[in-house]
Amino acid sequence: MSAHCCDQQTSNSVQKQWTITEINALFALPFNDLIFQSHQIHRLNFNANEVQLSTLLNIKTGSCPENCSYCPQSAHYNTGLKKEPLMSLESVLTAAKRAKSAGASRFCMGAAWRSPRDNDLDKVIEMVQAIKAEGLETCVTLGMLTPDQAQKLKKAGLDYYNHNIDTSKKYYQNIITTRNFQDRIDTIEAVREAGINVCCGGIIGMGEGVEDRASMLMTLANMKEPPESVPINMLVKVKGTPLETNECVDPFDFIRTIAVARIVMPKARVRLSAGRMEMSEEMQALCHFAGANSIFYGETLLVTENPIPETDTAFFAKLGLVGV
Ligand code: SAM
Ligand code: DTB
Ligand code: SF4
Repeated sequence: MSAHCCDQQTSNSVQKQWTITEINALFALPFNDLIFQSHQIHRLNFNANEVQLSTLLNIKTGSCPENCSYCPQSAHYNTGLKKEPLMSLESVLTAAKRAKSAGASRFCMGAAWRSPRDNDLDKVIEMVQAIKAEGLETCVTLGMLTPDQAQKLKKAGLDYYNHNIDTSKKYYQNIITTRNFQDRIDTIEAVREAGINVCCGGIIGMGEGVEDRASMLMTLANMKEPPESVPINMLVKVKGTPLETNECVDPFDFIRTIAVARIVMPKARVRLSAGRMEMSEEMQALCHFAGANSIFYGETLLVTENPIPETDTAFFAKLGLVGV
């Protein structure tokens, strides 16, 4: 196969490089044409009735020095959150065992850090090892990492590292000023370089335009290796954060974003992430039809509410979806 000028040669395949014009054109398609296309791509790459289940646990809560405008855990805003130090290995393991018996296949631990200190990382490494020994996949999201820290996590057996780009490069400074877009990319590259699977996505509903959503997905899809896991969050509007009074996202615009993510990253697990408390069953069903094939499963996300497992189980039964 000959490589087109916009294509990037990888070791054994030619990965398409998407242009912003192409991605904008996908967003502009009539809704039915877009989700028909994304559903076909979904079926070519996955069993369309299987949804991967990841359970979250916040292992260190609040007083984060970063000023992410959406985040209840930032020390810059008064959200009434009680801060908590790093949890003990024992209580994390209890939560992981509970997640496994409820049906989760992946356990994701989040910490409200700008970046982990080396002695904290050692404690997280013990958690990763213990959770893996229970037969669960592991994911952590700890903020920025050095290449050396990423290597240590890989050595511990970590399966995924979550680090979101959140929005477009252009819109980033409207949301966070304590770090920049390139800082995020640097950590993602360190994670990739270490051989850990990348979990990277963003948030819809922060006041960004369609062109920012297109640009965010282009950045993800055009990575040397696109992320294996792509969480698409709908903003949870938390009281006390600068985004608490933001306008709600139109459900069809959210579903369109899922569909475009599926088209431009056909092999990724696209996760219908935060915001499901505000979504109807019909909206979630359309997200799954459009190509979402993973959810956060369990009654809490990091600090805010998520549907209880019984609700998701009943919903899956109605649609014949199977949690994996
Ligand atoms: N401190 C680490 C970091 O920023 O990478 C890890 C935790 S952080 C809370 C993980 C991700 O959760 C953020 O990048 C953001 O995409 C998502 N998130 C946080 N607050 C949210 C909210 N209110 N609504 C939707 N997504 C949110
Ligand atoms: C991701 O993309 N979404 C999750 C996870 N990665 C860490 C977090 C959502 C947080 C929603 C608000 C909260 O509960 O703090
Ligand atoms: Fe801190 Fe992460 Fe929240 Fe930003 S999103 S304030 S880095 S916990």
